[in-house]
Amino acid sequence: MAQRYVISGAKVATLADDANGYDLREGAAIVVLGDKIAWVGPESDLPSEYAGLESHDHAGRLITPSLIDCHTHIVHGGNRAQEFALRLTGASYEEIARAGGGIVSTVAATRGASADELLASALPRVDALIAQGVGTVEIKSGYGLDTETELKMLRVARTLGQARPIRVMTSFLGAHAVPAGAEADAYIDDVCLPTLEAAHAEGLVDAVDGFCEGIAFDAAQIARVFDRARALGLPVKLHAEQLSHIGGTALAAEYGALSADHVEYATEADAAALAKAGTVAVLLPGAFYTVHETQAPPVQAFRDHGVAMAVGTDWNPGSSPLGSLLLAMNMACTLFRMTPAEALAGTTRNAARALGLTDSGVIAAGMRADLAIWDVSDPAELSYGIGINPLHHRIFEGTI
Ligand code: DI6
Ligand code: FE
Repeated sequence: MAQRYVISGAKVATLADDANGYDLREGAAIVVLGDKIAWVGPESDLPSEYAGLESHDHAGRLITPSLIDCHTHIVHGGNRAQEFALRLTGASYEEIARAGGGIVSTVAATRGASADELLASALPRVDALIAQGVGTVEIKSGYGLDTETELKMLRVARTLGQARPIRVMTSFLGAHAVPAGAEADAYIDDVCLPTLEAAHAEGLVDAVDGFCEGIAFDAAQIARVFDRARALGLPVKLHAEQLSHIGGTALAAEYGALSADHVEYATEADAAALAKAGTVAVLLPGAFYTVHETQAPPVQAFRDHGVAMAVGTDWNPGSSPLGSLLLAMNMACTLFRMTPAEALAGTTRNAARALGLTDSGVIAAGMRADLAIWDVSDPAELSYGIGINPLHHRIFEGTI
């Protein structure tokens, strides 16, 4: 039987109004029918047709949309604790990558792991996110760089969404690094594009991503991947301007990408281009922190131009072993000077946009009943705490 109930007494941050921060409503009620939100409004205005429904009183708590982690690499083999130690002695992320460490070392570990092993190592990561109120997680491939392993990663990502109460959105990241011994253009033509076709044919791809960087692929190479995505009718997104400025953000805007991610080195002109294209800037403070980056993304330019900003963990074994989206929100505030309201919009409304989702990220009638109920009185507390998890419980597709 489909669930039907009213949540009452709570403070609700709907995030539904772009111009109005949290859109915080005191003494609000939410009606859940099945897997959807049927009604939101002041308790005193509850329509009589819902008056007899079972009611859950949450006086003193805060309700937000479930959080959305719109950028992760949580399916991977091995770890890179040794690289962490190396960086502390002065080696940079780029130097380690050029010396054969970095992404390609995780590629070896991921190729060597079975699908069952990848699933077993990814499940606790998903569970950690769920425990923090996450209802949707994006997961990228990109540690295979051959057809077999890229497909293996994407199948594991899909399996995670069946094994746990969380929605998984996949991104094909075949253009993540040039495999050892290969040449970039030949890799794109001979491996990346055919693998994208195969993954799409199997229904494994929700979006197509790339790494546009000096240590990875240039804009012309990424454009060839985006052209194929377009031909297949798939949306695109891009790791752009993370370590240097080489034109990824402009390319993302030109292709109408869902998001441009990292964007530390993006310029004012890039911000204008993102705004015009409606592309979300996804900020990833975990990577900024881990690789000892010093250039923060141009948050004020994004504000000035009206670029929507999202926040993700970038959870990966190298540049961001960050397993907490709440901590990412805290870091976005302290390291990038986002406001707590921007950080929460960045893990709800704008994170949904970065994934092309129109059915979640805000609390409104008709949206999925994906909600997080918190033991906090002020929504800023979600960003303010460091390593604190105030989740009371989560509702996923209407199920408590
Ligand atoms: N940028 C990142 O932050 C991750 N991928 C990317 O293109 C890092 C991946 C890694 O270091 O393993
Ligand atoms: Fe990433």
